[in-house]
Amino acid sequence: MGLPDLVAAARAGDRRATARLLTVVENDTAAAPALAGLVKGGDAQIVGITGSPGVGKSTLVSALIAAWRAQGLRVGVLAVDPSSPFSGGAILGDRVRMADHALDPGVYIRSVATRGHLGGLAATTTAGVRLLEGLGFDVVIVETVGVGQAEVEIASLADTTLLLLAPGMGDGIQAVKAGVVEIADVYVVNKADRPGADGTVRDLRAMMSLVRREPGEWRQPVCTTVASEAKGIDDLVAAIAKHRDWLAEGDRLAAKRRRRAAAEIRARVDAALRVRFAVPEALAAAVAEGELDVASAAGTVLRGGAGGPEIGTGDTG
Ligand SMILES: Nc1nc2c(ncn2[C@@H]2O[C@H](COP(=O)(O)OP(=O)(O)OP(=O)(O)O)[C@@H](O)[C@H]2O)c(=O)[nH]1
Ligand SMILES: [Mg+2]
Repeated sequence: MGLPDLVAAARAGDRRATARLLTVVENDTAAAPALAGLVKGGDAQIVGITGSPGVGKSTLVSALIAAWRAQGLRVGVLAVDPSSPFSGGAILGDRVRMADHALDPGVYIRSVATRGHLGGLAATTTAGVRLLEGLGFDVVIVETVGVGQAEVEIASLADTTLLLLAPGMGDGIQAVKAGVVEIADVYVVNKADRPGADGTVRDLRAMMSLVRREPGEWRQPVCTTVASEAKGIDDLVAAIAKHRDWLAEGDRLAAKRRRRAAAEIRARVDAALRVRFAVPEALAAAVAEGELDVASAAGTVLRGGAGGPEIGTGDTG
């Protein structure tokens, strides 16, 4: 099947076709630019869901999918696997929990392994989001474990970011420290069936009352859910819709998307520069042994004059 046929099939709900197109995008194959030309535009709400491991992200995603499907919306999900040694079980768990929707052609779910792609985690996932949006999905969910900078970046790619917390995990305080709170548009205290949920909600509200806001600025609501029993989902769906309406006023959404596009371009440029101006091992050795200063070595790299095998930086950024 050629690209146009695959695109048509994917638009009609053929998940195998969608999977093949995502592979083209993720692997950045030679067909990727042609595909980008075929699949443009779209009007999806992009919802980021982040939070500590085990807080209930996938369970909540499954409940949200059901709610949006009931509204007749098509839902795509990218569950980002940071390719850590800890994630194997989580991915399997995601598959199991989201299996409720395995037979629904209006739902597409994919785990994205992002290590080693051009432009890194953010670029790969954004490209996937862009594809799903172009294929006509109404909601695209990105689930990421909320640890580390890369995940914060991903969350910033969403139109609306949900930060999930659970009682008794000390999550509220951790979130403040990590600066995750600033990127969230909606707080969700999940596992509200557990003791301490009220306290977590109170802590969050108290914390937010300290933030000074301009008139008209978004005030993050705090929703409570029991994802495993699909409780509180309607209120959460309403809060997400409200944020979308707020974004739609004036230039907010367009501005957000411009920032996202700029970040996406930036990531690809950075990745390309890393390849083009790789640091040769011999040059690093010369600096380490005091034969050459760092600035001169950098100059050599920028002039492209060093040659020799590249040294790993330990950062695929
Ligand atoms: N009691 C209770 N358990 C829940 C609730 N939501 C999810 N769980 C359970 O919490 C566990 C973790 O849920 P997941 O949805 O896999 O959590 P996650 O945040 O996606 O986990 P990772 O992807 O590994 O970071 C599972 O055993 C769920 O059944 C809830 O509201 N109440
Ligand atoms: Mg999960």
